[in-house]
Amino acid sequence: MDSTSVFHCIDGHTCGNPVRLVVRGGPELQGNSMSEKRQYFLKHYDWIRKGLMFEPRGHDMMSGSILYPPSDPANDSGILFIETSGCLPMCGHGTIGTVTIALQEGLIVPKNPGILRLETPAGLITVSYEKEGERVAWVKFTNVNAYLAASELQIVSPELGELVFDVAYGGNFYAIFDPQKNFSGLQDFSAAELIQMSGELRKRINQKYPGAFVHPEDATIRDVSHILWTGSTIDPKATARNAVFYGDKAIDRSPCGTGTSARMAQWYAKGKLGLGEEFIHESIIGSQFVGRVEAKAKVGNFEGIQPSIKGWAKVYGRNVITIDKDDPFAHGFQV
Ligand code: PYC
Repeated sequence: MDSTSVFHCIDGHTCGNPVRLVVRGGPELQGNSMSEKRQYFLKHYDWIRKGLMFEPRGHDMMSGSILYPPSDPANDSGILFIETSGCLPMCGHGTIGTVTIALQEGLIVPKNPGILRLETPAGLITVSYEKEGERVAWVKFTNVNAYLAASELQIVSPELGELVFDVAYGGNFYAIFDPQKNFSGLQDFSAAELIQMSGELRKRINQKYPGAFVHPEDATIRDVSHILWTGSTIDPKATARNAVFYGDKAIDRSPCGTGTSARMAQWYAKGKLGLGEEFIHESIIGSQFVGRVEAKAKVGNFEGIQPSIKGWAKVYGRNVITIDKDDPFAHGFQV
């Protein structure tokens, strides 16, 4: 770390959840894929994530990304996701925000107009988008394959008592809590209450089911990282609503791209959603993504789906952020 490190960032949000794209100042990373580069970043440069995501330069929900040259020249770019929770293998709202910023600012020039091929740590995704003048109106990405990993598991919540949940993968592993005897639905809880319950539940799930959730094709992607609560919708046209807990104190303000993918895989496996069908997912603040089951897909031995997610993002600021070595909070803090 230099005495002062400077990061040029462009800030935006996807359906309400922040995306801070680091356009200058990101480190060079070793590795032949974004998965390897992610491991290298976590080992050598995690202080950058902490400094830019946590207070005082960020906040509990802060989330961002850094672009890298693709490993395969046929692709347009690599993306590293940086969040308060770590470096996620995949982030849906992060992808929509990053693509919007990158296209509006000319940071990525598509090899094929209207289409992007992006390398993420979880795998290759393809993106389509529409521009209105200089602005990007919407972004749709076809995500990595998603699947239902386990169904009808049980855990005890200190606040709610015995709960039943499913685990599905959509780029991260999600424990999904649907309304049931001891949980009436997310609409009956405040965000603070959901946060309070989620951290302990995630800890208990990973303790009770050690090594149970490991991606069949990349063992670095493992364990439940997110808790997805479901409940009744605000908009009668929405298919479903969710509140996703990530990091230690965050509830996603967007409908969560990887969470929506995981939930579509859960619904598909349970016969509630068919091939080609749309899934309008609403967030805790009422913003929406449109998901779709694009194709059937196999992940190891699991029968899953290839999901797509469509949403929008807005750019709201430019930020030159410095991290001074002698700042006691160079690496941020959480309260
Ligand atoms: O959109 O995939 C997502 C996401 C993960 C955590 C926060 N947002």
